[in-house]
Amino acid sequence: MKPVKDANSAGIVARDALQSDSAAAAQPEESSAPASITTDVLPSDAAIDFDVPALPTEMLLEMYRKAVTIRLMENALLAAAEEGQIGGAMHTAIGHEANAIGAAFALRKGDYITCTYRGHHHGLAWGMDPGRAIAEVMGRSDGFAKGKGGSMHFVSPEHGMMGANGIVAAQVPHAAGLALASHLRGEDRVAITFFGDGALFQGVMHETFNIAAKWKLPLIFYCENNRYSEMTPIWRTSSIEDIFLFPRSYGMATMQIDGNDVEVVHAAVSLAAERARAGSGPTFIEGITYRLAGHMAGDLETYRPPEEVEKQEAYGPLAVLRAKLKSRGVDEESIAGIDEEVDDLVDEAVAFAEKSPWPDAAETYRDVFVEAATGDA
Ligand SMILES: Cc1ncc(C[n+]2csc(CCOP(=O)(O)OP(=O)(O)O)c2C)c(N)n1
Ligand SMILES: [Mg+2]
Repeated sequence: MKPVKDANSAGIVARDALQSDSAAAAQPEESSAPASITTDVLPSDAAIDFDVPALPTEMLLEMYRKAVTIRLMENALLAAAEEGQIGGAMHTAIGHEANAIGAAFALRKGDYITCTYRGHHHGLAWGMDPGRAIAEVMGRSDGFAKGKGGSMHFVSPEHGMMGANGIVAAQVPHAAGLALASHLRGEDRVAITFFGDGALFQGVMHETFNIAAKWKLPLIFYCENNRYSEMTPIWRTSSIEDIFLFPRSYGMATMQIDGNDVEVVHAAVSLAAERARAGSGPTFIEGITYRLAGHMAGDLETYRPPEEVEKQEAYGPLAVLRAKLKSRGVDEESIAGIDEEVDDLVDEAVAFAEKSPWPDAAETYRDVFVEAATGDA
């Protein structure tokens, strides 16, 4: 068994680096962060033990390609937003990539996912095509919801993507419903739901924790703890820093992990899925991560110093993955080759989206209600 503290070392160092910076950026009267968030190690009982096996280099390469695709797509979308090509709010997942990729590679076709408005990385990790994903964000007819969902409402049932959601925590009970359906039908499908650290303070989170634990639903709760809710650092909002302690009080198995390391995420989600399929009920995973771009396009980021972001970049998913690949003997040139290929692919995806027609006005009321046979006709 690999000690959890070791498995988490990168994330924890990153968290400590953040701690000092965000406290320094605060107003004078609020500058003393609670002692609980200055810890440099996890509490000894922070997580259930789990192994972190080394994944095959081929898989790491595939994961890296996916991570770069997500990163470059997000950068392209930020540029498009600046040009005024995107209506409504758009939240990118720059820095969150490993949470999505590690989880998607650990789950099976047929499993379900729901997530927040910060969900582009999940869509791509679950197999959505970048061209159609960008078209969706731009409101074009080739988008997965014909441009009617936009950035905040990614949906593609054929990929198991059952809906991103603009309402903080609303996607969580939806995943519980999917897990319940799987259970009632006697299927072995698992549902995973992603949410932020800020979602923990919504009542529906706790209602769902309780019923999921009580009914032993095949559900994985995954908190992408980027330590900010919009512009507010976690130490100003949460009574405790260790988010995993909340679901623990509902009798749930919990893990606190380095969410920037695909191998750690893969191992944790594999274990949670195994437990769910075996009828052992839900698992809560707290993935420590960091948002390397603004909360949303146009965020001026006046609430955190640029040095904090620079420091966190060194622990970011791409840096961690590149270091892993190098330690497996993959040379710089091969890595740069992937970067270039993906760059071309994303350029093509943007061009595809820009050429995609606007939806026809007749689409407005289509797909709003399900046509159900009433038997009255
Ligand atoms: C019910 C509800 N309240 C408030 C908001 C406004 N809001 C949008 S994002 C956000 C912060 C959520 O933070 P977190 O859950 O940590 O997710 P992150 O954005 O950091 O990924 C808030 C309060 C909302 N969308 N829904
Ligand atoms: Mg957050």
